[in-house]
Amino acid sequence: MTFDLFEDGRPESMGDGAVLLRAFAQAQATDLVEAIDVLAEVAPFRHLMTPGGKAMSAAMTNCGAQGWVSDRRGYRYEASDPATGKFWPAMPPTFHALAVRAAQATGYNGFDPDVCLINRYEPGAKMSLHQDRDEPDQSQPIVSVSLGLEAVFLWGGTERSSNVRKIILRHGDVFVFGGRSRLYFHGIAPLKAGDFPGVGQRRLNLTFRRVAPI
Ligand SMILES: O=C(O)CCC(=O)C(=O)O
Ligand SMILES: [Mn+2]
Repeated sequence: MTFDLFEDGRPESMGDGAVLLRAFAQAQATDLVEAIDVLAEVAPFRHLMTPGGKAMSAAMTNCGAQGWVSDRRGYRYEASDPATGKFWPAMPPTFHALAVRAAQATGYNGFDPDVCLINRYEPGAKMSLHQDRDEPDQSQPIVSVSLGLEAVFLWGGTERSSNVRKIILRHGDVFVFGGRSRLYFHGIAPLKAGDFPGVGQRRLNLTFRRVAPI
C-alpha cells in the first residue's frame, strides 16, 4: 500500500481563503454520480452558447432553486431550464449537506447553497480562465466537487494575467474558495482521455453557489 504524505485528508491551503480537501467526497462519490445521471434525465446536459456565439466544450446542467445559463444575451441565473421550460430539479439534500460540510471544514460556516451547477467534461473539453461573478453576494464561498477522470485545475489570481498554479483534481476532491480568493481566475485544462471505473470517459463537477439574497 502506498501512503501519500500530501493526501492524508488534511485541508490543504491554496492561499487567500482557498482550501483543497482531498478525497472529502470519496465515500459518497458513487451515489453522487448516480444522482447526477438521474438529474440529467430531467434537465439534460447541454453545450451552452457563450455571449460571443461559441458552444462551450463542457456540457452543463443545474439543480436547485436557480440554474446558471449562458446564451447570446449573456450569463445569468434562471429559475427554469430554458431547454425544457420546467423548473430545475431540486437539489438533493445529500448534495446540499456535502457542500455545507465542506464549507464548514474550511471555515465557511453558515454556507447555504441554493444552486448547484453541474459540469460534464469529455476528453478534450476545457473551461477557459474565468471568474465566478454572477452571484450578487460574493461574501459566500464556492464549493466545487470533482468526480471521475482527473483534471488539471488552473488556479490563478485577481487578474487574468496572474500566475496560474496547476492543481490535479481527482475523484472525490473538493475545492473551496472564498474570502480574498472568491474572485480569483480559474479554469480547467483540456481533459485527457481515460475511463474512470463507474463514471466512464468523463469528468463531472458540482459547483455549489449561493445566489438568492440571504
Ligand atoms: O470543473 C471545474 O472544476 C470548475 C468549474 C467552474 O469553474 C465553473 O463551473 O465555474
Ligand atoms: Mn468557475
